[in-house]
Amino acid sequence: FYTEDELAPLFERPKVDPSAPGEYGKAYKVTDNSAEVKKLVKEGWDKHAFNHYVCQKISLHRSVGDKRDQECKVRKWRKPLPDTSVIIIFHNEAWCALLRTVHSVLENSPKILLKEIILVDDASTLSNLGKELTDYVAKLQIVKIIRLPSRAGLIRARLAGAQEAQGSVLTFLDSHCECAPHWLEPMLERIAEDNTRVVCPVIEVIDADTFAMSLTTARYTSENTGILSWSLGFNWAPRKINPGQPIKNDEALTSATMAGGLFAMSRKYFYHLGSYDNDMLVWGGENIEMSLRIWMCGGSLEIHPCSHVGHVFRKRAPYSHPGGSDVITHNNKRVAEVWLDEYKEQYYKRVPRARAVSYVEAGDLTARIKLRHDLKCRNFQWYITNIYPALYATPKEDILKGGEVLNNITSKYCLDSANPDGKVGVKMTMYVCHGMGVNQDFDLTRNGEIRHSYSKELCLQPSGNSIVTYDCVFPKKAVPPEQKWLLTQDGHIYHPDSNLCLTYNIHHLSAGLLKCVKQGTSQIWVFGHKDGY
Ligand code: LR7
Ligand code: MN
Repeated sequence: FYTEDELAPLFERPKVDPSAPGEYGKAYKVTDNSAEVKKLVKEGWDKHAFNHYVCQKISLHRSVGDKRDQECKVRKWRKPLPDTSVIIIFHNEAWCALLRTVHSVLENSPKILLKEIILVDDASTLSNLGKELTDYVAKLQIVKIIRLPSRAGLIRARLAGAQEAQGSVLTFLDSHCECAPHWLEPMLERIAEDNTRVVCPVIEVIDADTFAMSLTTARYTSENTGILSWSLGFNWAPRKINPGQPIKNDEALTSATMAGGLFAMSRKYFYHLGSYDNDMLVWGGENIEMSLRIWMCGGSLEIHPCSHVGHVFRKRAPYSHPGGSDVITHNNKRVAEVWLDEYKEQYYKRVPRARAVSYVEAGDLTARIKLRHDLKCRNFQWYITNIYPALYATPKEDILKGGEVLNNITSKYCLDSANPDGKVGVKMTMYVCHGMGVNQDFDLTRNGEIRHSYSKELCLQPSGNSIVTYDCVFPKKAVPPEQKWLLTQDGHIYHPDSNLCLTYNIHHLSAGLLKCVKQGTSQIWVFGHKDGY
């Protein structure tokens, strides 16, 4: 086992006053109400989509504390561990966020395990990220910068970084992260034992407003696992622990998907497995593509509860998306075409704009299809059955009706759920039918559920006067009565449990349950109006 001394970092964290802004991951709240500061705060938000004023107030060397479980703290790490290149890609990242990421890696990674840090500048235009950055990192000994001549997008930027890397493990980070003590050792140990394991840290939330990094938000801790939906969105879901199953707080747990930005992977295995799809652009889809590829082609994906890294979660991207939202659809369509087999229809039904070739093209897929063939990967049915059964394979045979749910009274309005985060308890509204699926795509399944998914599969059930999203329980358990619906011959959506019918409330642009009445009313619906099966 390594001794604590052997695992000393290259740089020691400079002594910082414990009461300094943000120390130990504390929140920093702006108290200065002057017009001048207000203006700075606003400008910072506009430019970076986080509180840049606060980001700058906090030391580049702050400690985020050590809130690991006791089991992790007493763990010893078996010799020898492989060394790693940490690859950080960025496009117009704020200096304070980027350099805090770099320093937190340097100050929390064992010198003997950290081969180098590779910064990949994806054609940033901010003036201080040029020569000033080059000069700054030159002093940090093992930090290199690769400059991309034109905007390549995060997928190609990571590929460029990987190409230069010399460590035997590649560890990727976003450019606004902070590593907790001993974040590397657990991931490297798993890979040392088996290089087909791809390991993610527990991703902690760094608050975009206060830069607080706490372990109190259960959502992103090891209690959660990565999932996917039929629209190929990523999300988190509570991990289901079987009753009686002992929970070991220092043991890696598998995950069906990864968030994408933070993970460690053997360099050799990264290339063996086909690195990334070089034809994916700007942002999105690559994390699901890699997750499916890892599982279907013989590897495994894990989250290690002893490894903690913070990430600043933003509500919007601060940078331009060359190609607009079609870029994500382009990337996801490549995932669907290469990896989903017959289930790709599920994706197209959710996102109809991806189906029409004239809207978004997937581009040439030959190389990726060949890769899947050469690696003798298993099929998507295997992935659903073995890795993520909760996705519940809803192929055509299981769906009675699917698509838009149009109300007959004006023939203009459809059932709608704006719920990109896949939350439960979100009320159904009515909105002008737009034919774009997603918010307006619903499935009536053979066993009576009305399913809806954005980043998570959800089921509709009544709550008070509203209809809300709720977790589906089928196929794990039988469909509960409150989640059962019946489409009648004349177009009523009947809820047997309450003996009421789905009704469009024109005044509130919402949908709820009311006593069923015969006809000519706001209770007649066309289920699967557009782009259904
Ligand atoms: O064109 C670009 N070029 C870049 O170099 C666009 C982005 N980037 C850089 C950017 O500076 C950042 O360092 O790429 C990195 C990721 O971009 P973000 O931070 O805007 O993305 P995100 O955190 O919103 O997105 C998550 O999903 C992405 C899908 O493509 C990537 O996989 C991100 O790495 C990923 N982030 C995480 O997994 C952190 C945890 C988030 C969650 C859940
Ligand atoms: Mn990010």
